[in-house]
Amino acid sequence: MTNPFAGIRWIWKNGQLIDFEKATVHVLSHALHYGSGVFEGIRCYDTRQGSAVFRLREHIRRLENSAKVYRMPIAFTGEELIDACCETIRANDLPACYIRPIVFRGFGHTIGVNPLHNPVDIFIACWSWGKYLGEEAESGVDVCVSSWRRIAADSMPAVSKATGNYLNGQLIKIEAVTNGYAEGLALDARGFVSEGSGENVFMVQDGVLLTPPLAASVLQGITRDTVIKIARDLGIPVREEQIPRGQLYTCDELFMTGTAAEITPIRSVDRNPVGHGCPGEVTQRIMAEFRGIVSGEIADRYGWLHPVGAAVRQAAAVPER
Ligand code: PPE
Repeated sequence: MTNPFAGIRWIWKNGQLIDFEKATVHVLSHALHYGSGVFEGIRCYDTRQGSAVFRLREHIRRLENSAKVYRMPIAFTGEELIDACCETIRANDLPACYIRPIVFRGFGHTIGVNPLHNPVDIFIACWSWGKYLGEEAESGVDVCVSSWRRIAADSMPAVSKATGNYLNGQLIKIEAVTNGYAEGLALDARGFVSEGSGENVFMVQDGVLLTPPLAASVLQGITRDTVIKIARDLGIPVREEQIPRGQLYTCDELFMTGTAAEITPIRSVDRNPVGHGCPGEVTQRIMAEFRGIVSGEIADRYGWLHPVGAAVRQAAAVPER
């Protein structure tokens, strides 16, 4: 496995760029013991018009909302965090990358479940991240239905992208990969289709695009929203509705969406081929439109691309080590 962090020199911590090696936390940090962190995953694309971050504002807004649920005050405004993401990308000289802001309860000379007395730290890292679900992902991946259910909406809110939620995600992923699948699709606590360990899911049935509603314990995915908007613009009817498991085996097309996974077609579920076992027509149309927008080849009519700015660093602006 290649090291995604090779060549990364800077990480942003509480308002300052620091050396990659120094971006460490204390073993008694609250988040390590109790999962008290919230984070984002954002992609920066090398577009024809220069490096640009995809839907940066929406990701920062979701980060703020995730933190709000757990009453973690963030000491920076949304605008400051937007600038900080761009600054981190520029400092590391990455034309295209994945950005990971993380806000968590740190070390505060106190221990115990109650997080309210622990300080809130925020770091922003970035690195190059290729195909999330394998190099062949664009031609379709094999998934299973997980034996693990997604967390019930009244146990942990899926609307908050919290680190602790990913223990459930890890069970789904471990089961899937150890059984030879690229990903697992989990059902919600009521038995309806929910999402993958790190992706939302869509299906095409008789020309209609269907995706589980937010009430099905899904993360309010930004790629999910992107796909819904693109599909509507292409004249494809879209419905958010509860999907019973059986429909996974009979639908015409199936794909997953996520910042890391982008749009990944699914070619089989529990070894049953989806459609003809290769990406279907609707999936391909949406993928082409998405690819066009993030590469800058199709006009950014939604205002989704946030320019990173020139990667020029003057002597005075060289970050402190
Ligand atoms: N559901 C879950 C559970 C999830 O983690 C993600 C993103 C999505 C849906 C899609 O959301 P969005 O990225 O806004 O379209 N998963 C992130 C983390 C992946 C990881 O392994 O880390 C991501 O894709 O960045």
